[in-house]
Amino acid sequence: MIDVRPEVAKALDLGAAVVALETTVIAHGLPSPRNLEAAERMKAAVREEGAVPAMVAVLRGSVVIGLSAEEVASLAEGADVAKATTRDLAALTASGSAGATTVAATAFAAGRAGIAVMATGGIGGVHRGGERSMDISADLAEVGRTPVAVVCSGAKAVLDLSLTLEVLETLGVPVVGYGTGSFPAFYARRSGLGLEHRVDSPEEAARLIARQRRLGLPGGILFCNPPPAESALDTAEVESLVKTAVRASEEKGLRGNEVTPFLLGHLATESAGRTLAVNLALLEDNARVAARIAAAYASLMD
Ligand code: PSU
Ligand code: MN
Repeated sequence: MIDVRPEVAKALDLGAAVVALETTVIAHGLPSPRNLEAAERMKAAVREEGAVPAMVAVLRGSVVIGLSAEEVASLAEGADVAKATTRDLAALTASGSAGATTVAATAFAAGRAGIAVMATGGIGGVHRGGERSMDISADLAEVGRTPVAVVCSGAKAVLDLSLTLEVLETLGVPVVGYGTGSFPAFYARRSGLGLEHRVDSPEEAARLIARQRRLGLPGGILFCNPPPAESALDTAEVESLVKTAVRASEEKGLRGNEVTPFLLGHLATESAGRTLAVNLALLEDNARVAARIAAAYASLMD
């Protein structure tokens, strides 16, 4: 039921570097046609670093690892594509429906296939007001129990970043700055929240993954790579954009899974497209960093 496609299977057999890539951001997180552009930029960045990209999705009864270009394009068109997190995998494979995998479901699949590293834009986390609504992404629990390192630019900007860090601590997930001592704020390089740990090279990151394994710790690691400086917004601007967007969604009375797409659309409009440009740039950069870490980890295991 986990269908590892030949190019990925061969790389894994040889102990070569592979990077798993989530697809919810492609099917549900970005508008068309920028979503397909994002997928292509991520795959190309992984290849440029000598690693094999493995996009993950649920298709025709299997969890597929290593989608073809046509399959990625069909997810990007996205008409009948569910958002698949861990709890959805059994039902979607049973019904044969298509699903784009979140960080949680992608990490789960990668862990089963023996892929050590994955990339995303921002991980899910605790929503603003999450202490009451209990809207906490399954991404956090999954990374707490699945041995896959996730390269991200922190958590989605619309979340409560401080509560997200608290829950990650509870779940035993190391949150490690990649060339930074600050938790990034997705569109901005710094959130103002400090991190306990940092690494400054792919080799250092790879050694941390190896050590986590040798200690017998069950879960993954979050490597937080700030968005590229050329396109990043500043921290105060992001906070004010998000506050305005949240207020607009409350005024509309939006709830549940309508909220995030509305907020992201609002941010893109209000910033004249700059949030979208940062989103694409950081997805590509995180894929590149993930490939470098996967390559360093593969050499370490040689
Ligand atoms: N960050 C973004 N856009 C996205 C996501 C994250 O900027 O679309 C996706 C990722 O796939 C992540 C998921 O795993 O949202 C988390 O969703 P939820 O909060 O519903 O668990
Ligand atoms: Mn949620």
